[in-house]
Amino acid sequence: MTDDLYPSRMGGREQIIPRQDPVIYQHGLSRPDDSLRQSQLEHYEKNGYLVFPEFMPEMVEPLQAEVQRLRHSLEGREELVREPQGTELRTIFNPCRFSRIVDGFFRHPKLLPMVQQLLGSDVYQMQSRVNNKPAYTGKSFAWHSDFETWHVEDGMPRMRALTAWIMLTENHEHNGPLYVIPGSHHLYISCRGRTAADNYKTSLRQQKLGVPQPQTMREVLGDREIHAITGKPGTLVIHECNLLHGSPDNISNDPRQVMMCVYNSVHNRPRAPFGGLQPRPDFLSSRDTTPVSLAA
Ligand code: 6CS
Ligand code: FE
Repeated sequence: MTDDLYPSRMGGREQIIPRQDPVIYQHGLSRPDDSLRQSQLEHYEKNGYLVFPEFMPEMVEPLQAEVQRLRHSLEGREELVREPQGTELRTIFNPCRFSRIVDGFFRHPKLLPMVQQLLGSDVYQMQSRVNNKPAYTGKSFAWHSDFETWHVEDGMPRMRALTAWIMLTENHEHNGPLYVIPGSHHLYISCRGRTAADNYKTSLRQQKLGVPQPQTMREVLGDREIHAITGKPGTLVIHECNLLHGSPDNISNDPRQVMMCVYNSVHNRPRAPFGGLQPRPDFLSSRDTTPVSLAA
């Protein structure tokens, strides 16, 4: 495809190419951009993520109860993904669709305006999920940029999306917290390999494509460091779609559970996937770009 700004998995060698898109988008004049302070905007631009301790601790119990309900009510469906070598629950997809409480949280007036401010427009919800990392058996997520997968497998053209997620248990040093590489969202790693049809059926349990090679990671980490995002239940994190991240196994006694929602700008509608295959199913990546509105 000639107008692919971010080619990846085209069968060539791995390459680091510069980002071609802004990190923060400007709104039209009609809208006051006042949810996030200047210092927060600068942190996001520079590092690619923001952490809000004690964002909504009162939502932790109700959201956890919904996770318990959904893990039973969705039994046997594709929305539930198991650990790579086991039967423990790894991910529940699309909780927004199956729970009014989850839906309300991800459209909350404390949250949605920040997302709209960063993306400079109305947004739609592309993916929502619960990542569950059980004590002892919860497995790692390899280094990746979400955007790389969304571009190749879902047809997201530009970097104008982000993920907001809330910690439902404490995320600490030992229970497999998210590792990020601050500043890595300014680079794009064009990866090796080619995507097979239905890659998602295995990649959601263990991602192999779109995972940079050790030599590339050595270059990326040359003058950057790894930061582990920890916090109490109720902490909110926003991370930019191209930030390199991953997380280690959970060999501790404490489960780690987070709930996330991916927002994409309505000006960044998905096209045919850049990897040339059919788009992934809707429960993983919605193509309905209807803007979300504030919850009442
Ligand atoms: O598949 C997705 O949309 C997301 N999940 C994983 C494990 N990697 C890529 C992307 O973050
Ligand atoms: Fe990710």
